[in-house]
Amino acid sequence: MNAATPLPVPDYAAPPKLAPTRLLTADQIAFFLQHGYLSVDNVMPVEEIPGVRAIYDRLFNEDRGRTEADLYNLTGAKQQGRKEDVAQILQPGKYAPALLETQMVANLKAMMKQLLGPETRMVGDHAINKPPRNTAATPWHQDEAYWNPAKEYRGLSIWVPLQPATKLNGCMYFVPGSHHFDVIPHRPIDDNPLTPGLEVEPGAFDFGSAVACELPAGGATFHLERTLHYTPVNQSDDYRRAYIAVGTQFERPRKTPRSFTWQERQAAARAPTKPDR
Ligand SMILES: O=C(O)CCC(=O)C(=O)O
Repeated sequence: MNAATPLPVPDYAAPPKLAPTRLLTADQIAFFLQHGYLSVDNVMPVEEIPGVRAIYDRLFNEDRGRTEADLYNLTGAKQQGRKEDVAQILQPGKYAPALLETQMVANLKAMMKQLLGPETRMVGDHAINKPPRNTAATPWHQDEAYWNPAKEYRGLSIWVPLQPATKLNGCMYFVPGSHHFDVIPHRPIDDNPLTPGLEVEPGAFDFGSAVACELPAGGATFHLERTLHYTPVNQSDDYRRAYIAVGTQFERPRKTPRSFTWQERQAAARAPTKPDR
C-alpha cells in the first residue's frame, strides 16, 4: 500500500479479545449520571503505559508522514513546516491498530457499557498532544457541537493522560451538570474559520463553577456529549499527551432539524476557491 492510499477505518466496535481488568463502581456510575463527568485514578495496568506512550509518540513524530492526513492543529490554521500549538490526530487506531488491542481499550469499552448501557459501542478515538510550554488552551466546548447536527446522540468521551495531568500541564476541567443543557452557541476558535477547533461564543456562559480533574498517568476522565469542558495551556517542560476513546449508546436522525452555523463557516472556509476568469 503506498503512502497516498487511505487506510481503512478500524472496527472500533469489535468486541475486545481481552477481558476487562478494571470496572467502575456503582458510586462512580451514579456520580457520572448525576454530574455529567467522572474522574478515575486508574483505568489501565501501569505496566502498559510506557508501550502505549511509545506508540503515541511515534504517531506524532517518526510516523508523521503516514498520519499527516488526519493530523490537525486544533487551535489554529495548519501551516506547512510549523509545529502545531495543540496537535490532534483523528483515528490514531487506524495508524496503530495495536492501540485497539490494549488492555486500556478493553477496559474503556467495558466502562462505557457500564455508564450508558450494554448497547454502547466504541465508535472512534483521537489523540491530543500539547507540546511543552505551548501557548494555546483547548477552549470551552461541548463535543456535540462538532458532531452532525442532523443527528441526535447519547455519547461519551474517555480522556486518558499518558503522564500525570495537572493544572500546570493541561488537565481536564468540567462544568458539573452542564450535560443537561442544549448545545450552546459555538464559533471557530478565535473566530478564525480555518481553525478546526471550536469554542463557546465569548460571553455565552459563565464558567465560574468549573472543577479541575488532576490525574495520575493511566487515570481517566469521562464526559457526556454536552458536558462543557476545557484544558489550559501546557506550562510544563514535557508533552501533555492524552488518548481519547469515543463511544455512543445511539445516534439517530433528529426529528427537528437544526444547523450549526460554526460548522458551516468552517466548511465554507475550507472549500476550494473558484479560479478567477
Ligand atoms: O485534551 C484536550 O486538550 C481536550 C480534550 C477534549 O476536548 C476532549 O477529549 O473532548
